[in-house]
Amino acid sequence: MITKDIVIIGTGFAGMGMAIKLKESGRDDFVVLEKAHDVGGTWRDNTYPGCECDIPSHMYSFSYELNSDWSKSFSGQPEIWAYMRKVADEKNLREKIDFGVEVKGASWDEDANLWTINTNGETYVARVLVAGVGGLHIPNIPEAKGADAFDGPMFHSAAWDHGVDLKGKKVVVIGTGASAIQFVPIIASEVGELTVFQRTPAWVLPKKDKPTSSLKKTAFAKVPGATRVYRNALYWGLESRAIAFNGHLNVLPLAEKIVTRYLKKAIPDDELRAKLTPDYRLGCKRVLQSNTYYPTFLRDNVELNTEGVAEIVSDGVIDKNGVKHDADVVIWGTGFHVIDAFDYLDIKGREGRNLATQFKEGGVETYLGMTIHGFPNLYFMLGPNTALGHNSVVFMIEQQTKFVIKMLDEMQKRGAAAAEATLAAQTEFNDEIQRLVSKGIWTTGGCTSWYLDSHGKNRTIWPKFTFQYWWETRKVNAPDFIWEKTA
Ligand code: NA7
Repeated sequence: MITKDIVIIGTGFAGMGMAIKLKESGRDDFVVLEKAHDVGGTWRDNTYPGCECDIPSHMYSFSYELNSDWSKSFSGQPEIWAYMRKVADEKNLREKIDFGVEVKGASWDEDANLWTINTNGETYVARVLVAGVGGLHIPNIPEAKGADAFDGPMFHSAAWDHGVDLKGKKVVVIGTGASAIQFVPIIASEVGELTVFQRTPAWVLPKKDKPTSSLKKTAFAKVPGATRVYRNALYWGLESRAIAFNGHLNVLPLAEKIVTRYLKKAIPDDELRAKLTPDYRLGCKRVLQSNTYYPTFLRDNVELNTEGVAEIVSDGVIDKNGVKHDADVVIWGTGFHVIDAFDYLDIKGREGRNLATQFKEGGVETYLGMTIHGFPNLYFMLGPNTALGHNSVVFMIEQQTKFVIKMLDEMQKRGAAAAEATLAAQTEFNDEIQRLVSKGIWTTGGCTSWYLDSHGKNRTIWPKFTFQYWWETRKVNAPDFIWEKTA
């Protein structure tokens, strides 16, 4: 059994950011548990061809670890992962990480005011548990009739099998979300035949991506404050997108017109264009960006299928019209378990209450998207209703890591062994969130998405400006917590 004051789960931006802030605050009695053998989270795991961020890199990075050297506006996975590894090295984080340790579950000991954390190896005991597990890390592979019978390689975009040579092969891709629109254009030019199964067309904007000029790079490196000023400009530009998504729906027709015009220019064929045209409002699902996705469907070796998968057989995929599409390889671009991600972590709070069950029965309700009544001293990074469609989630993570430090300071000041959000504060927070999300485009836009739970409630997105989150987390509102005194 290993005893620490604080245990952090995961080494993505959230886990790393938390570790950095703990160190800065002078706290050293903590460990970070990481199931893999390197840092990076989703940016370590997603290595599919063309994997890159859809938020500009100067904003999708730590505000306290600016990088003047980003090679282009939206950096690719290798560059983002390299940045994270560099930060881990510079901040000496690796010595605080236990690699190869996968957390299976955690339970709160009410008498001792401690978390017991079960892993694939050692058991850890800690006063405070911070889960930086992220929302998009459990691959969703839908059940498909006959999938076991398929003879060739079959893999998910988040577990890309680089040992499979796609050159000249017949490939079927299922799913057309944020990942697929990045790898489909790349593999299309190397495979023999490509069939893309689309369930719902996405709104795809042109991507304003370009290499960083050497002049800009020099300015970022040499002119004091230049990188910061650029980042701030990006922040406010991205932030303005919240105006449309968060309820001012009258701004959307203009954006929809731009995309429709872009689609018309890219796909002159009426029938093909109709298949690629969404029948819901822009912003309802995550808005995608690509300059190469639509033109891919003009290639002779690429077919867009909108019939849906009926069955997978040993050498192909049969669609719902009974047409067989030969396949040597099947790739799932079908996203992640998001709303039900908590089912995969067995967390038990007061009176043995299971978190996933509480969320299922009472709704996914938290206080500030971070902490939950009945689960003292537990903090989620990027928890429910703190993900974003319009700006960088690293900004949200930074507010959350700072808030946890403030909570630890407050506990120290009060001599408290445990802090737990009151039910009243949690209810008030959620009522306000639900009042706002119900007006937002994600709920009213006429689509289903991973933002929504099975009751159509948005449990994922922060429905305000991100600076409002900064404001709401800038200090601890003590009456919102039950402070348990040390015995
Ligand atoms: P996404 O964006 O959630 O996309 C998943 C895609 O898979 C999407 O086109 C789905 O269609 C499709 N899908 C999911 N389940 C099925 C089934 N059962 N049958 C057919 N098609 C299905 O995941 P990504 O990995 O592309 O990106 C995830 C996030 O990573 C992204 O938003 C960024 O924030 C980073 P649907 O639209 O649901 O009809």
